[in-house]
Amino acid sequence: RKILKAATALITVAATLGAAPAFAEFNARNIRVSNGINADHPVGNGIQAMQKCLDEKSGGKLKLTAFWGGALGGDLQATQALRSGVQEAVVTSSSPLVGIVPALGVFDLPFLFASADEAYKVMDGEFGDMLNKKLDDAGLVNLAYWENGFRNLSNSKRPVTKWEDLEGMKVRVMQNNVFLDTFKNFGANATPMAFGEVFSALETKAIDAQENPYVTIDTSKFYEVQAYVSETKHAYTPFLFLFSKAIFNTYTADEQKALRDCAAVGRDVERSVIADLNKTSLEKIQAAGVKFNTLSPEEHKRILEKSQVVYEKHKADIGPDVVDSVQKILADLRK
Ligand code: TK8
Repeated sequence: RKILKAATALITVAATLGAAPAFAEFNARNIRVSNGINADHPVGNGIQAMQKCLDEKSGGKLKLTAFWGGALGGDLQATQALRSGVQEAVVTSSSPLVGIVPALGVFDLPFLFASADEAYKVMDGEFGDMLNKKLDDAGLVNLAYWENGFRNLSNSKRPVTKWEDLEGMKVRVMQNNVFLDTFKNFGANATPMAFGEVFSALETKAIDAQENPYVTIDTSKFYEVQAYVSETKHAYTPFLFLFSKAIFNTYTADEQKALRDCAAVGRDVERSVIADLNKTSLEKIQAAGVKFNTLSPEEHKRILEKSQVVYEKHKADIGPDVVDSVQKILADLRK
């Protein structure tokens, strides 16, 4: 009987080993990731780093296939495809998603963050987790906060050195009421538009201006159809690396963990590439003949004060607790 017991134990061990080689918890998955920006945007570097990490963890089972330039539809359209479980993932700005999760509007508040470092601390901490919970309730798993970045204004009319220079300027804004009101408040003729339409609208002069980080003005070639770039840094907006909750729930725990861990690896790479490329992109934009200016510290103070009405107007929609909470975190960070 002893021999039988020992043999059974051995068989159990062998079976366990046989059933659990290193990558048994991973199935072959093709994960479509859609992007509005182009492949040479630093999100491309982030996705490469994420793929390398996934290859190591899954033995090559988890594969990302990236689509660029809005090939699978714009931010909002792709996000809805995730919610209905027909597409796996999207890297999207948070701003067009406020109709789904109003609290995300907190990131659109003008001049909220003073540095990328502040933004990282807020997004990668409990505040970011709180918003992730709201996204989850809406059928969206945010794997990590990637970077879109500080937004600057480009236009075909004149240098913007004070907010009055925006008077009457036809500025494309994202489909987002905080941005709409921020620019209306400066006297601009603000026009909400999906990202995919911006280049041709600038080219045909249907609009005069748009606002995005330098790396986007560079990689989406807006500098080819704009004459002025003004460093306004009026908002820092994140990218969300969203996964369809309906699809995510069918994945094994190991697959889910690998996706979360590797999205964080990709995020770090993406952020550091942006930090380097920001400068290079601006140089490239200027080399193409675009005139560049910054705002004076006095004007920065004026424009910031001018923008406070937008906070008052949108606090109730975003959620007073959400706005108070981020302001408290920022006040503590600035102590
Ligand atoms: C890319 C967009 C874009 C955003 C915008 O899909 O719409 O201006 O900043 O980069 O998310």
